[in-house]
Amino acid sequence: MPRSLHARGCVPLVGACLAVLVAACVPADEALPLGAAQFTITGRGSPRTFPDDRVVDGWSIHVDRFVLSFRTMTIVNLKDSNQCAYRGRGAKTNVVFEGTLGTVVQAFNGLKPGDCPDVGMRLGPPDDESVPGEGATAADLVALANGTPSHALLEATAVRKAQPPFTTEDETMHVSLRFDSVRTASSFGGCRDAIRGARIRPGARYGVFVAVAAEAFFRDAISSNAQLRFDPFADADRRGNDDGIVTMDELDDLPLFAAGGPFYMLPNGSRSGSFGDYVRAQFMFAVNYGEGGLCNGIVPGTEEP
Ligand SMILES: [Ca+2]
Repeated sequence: MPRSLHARGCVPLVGACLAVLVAACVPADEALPLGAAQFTITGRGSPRTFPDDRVVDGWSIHVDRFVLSFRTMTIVNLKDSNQCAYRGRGAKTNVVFEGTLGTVVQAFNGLKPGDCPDVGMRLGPPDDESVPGEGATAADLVALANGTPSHALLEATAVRKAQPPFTTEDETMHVSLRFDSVRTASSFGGCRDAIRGARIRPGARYGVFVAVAAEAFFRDAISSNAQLRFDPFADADRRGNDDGIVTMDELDDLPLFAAGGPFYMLPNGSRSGSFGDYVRAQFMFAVNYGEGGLCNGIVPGTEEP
């Protein structure tokens, strides 16, 4: 319909036109058109096999499993408590899932249109309400809950091709890391990409992927552009029980200054502590948000309730 005709038709009937528009996009029992936000949480923040041009020390690294113990997303506007006042939390779903295969979806419906700039995510050890989700088993819940409670398990395989005459056989190693929640960031805040948090529009759903990137643990600096290396992991096992399986205990026994490379240091610039401390610190920088964005890991023990 030509714009002029449409406009003429509506002028005497403004009330009727508005009524039709509103009826089309608002639930019958709501006075205002509300919006929604939906977060899809995964462990696919990086390729399962890291690109060869990123891994600079000759290893091929493949993520076999990345089990995450999810607690909740939070979506609020800290400056305006009415803005995102949909209870502030997603469905109560404590789910342990295998993030390379599965997802957890958290939907917030009935949100007032406007900005919800303060979006965060919490992982945490399984509790009485946690259930196994996609790709996870009851054994995963037990593995996370036993000992020092943990919120993530990583299993990976690294292969270094034979390099005759120096080595004549491929070398294969396995990684089995457990991230305990006392020493590893489990709360993430300030999620943003081009937009800070979520922007709720009337009658629309704001969808975002939140993806934990296992790649972060292999970075050789605290930077999302860092190169990836496996040699310190292989070293840690050789110094440990040399059984071809790299564990967090073995990373904790490797001093950070012995990890090699010029850029291995903790976020505060220190090279004291262990390589395990460094790998755990990378969890703070592992959560991707939306299109090229990040959520910031909160230092363990400093989270607000
Ligand atoms: Ca070992």
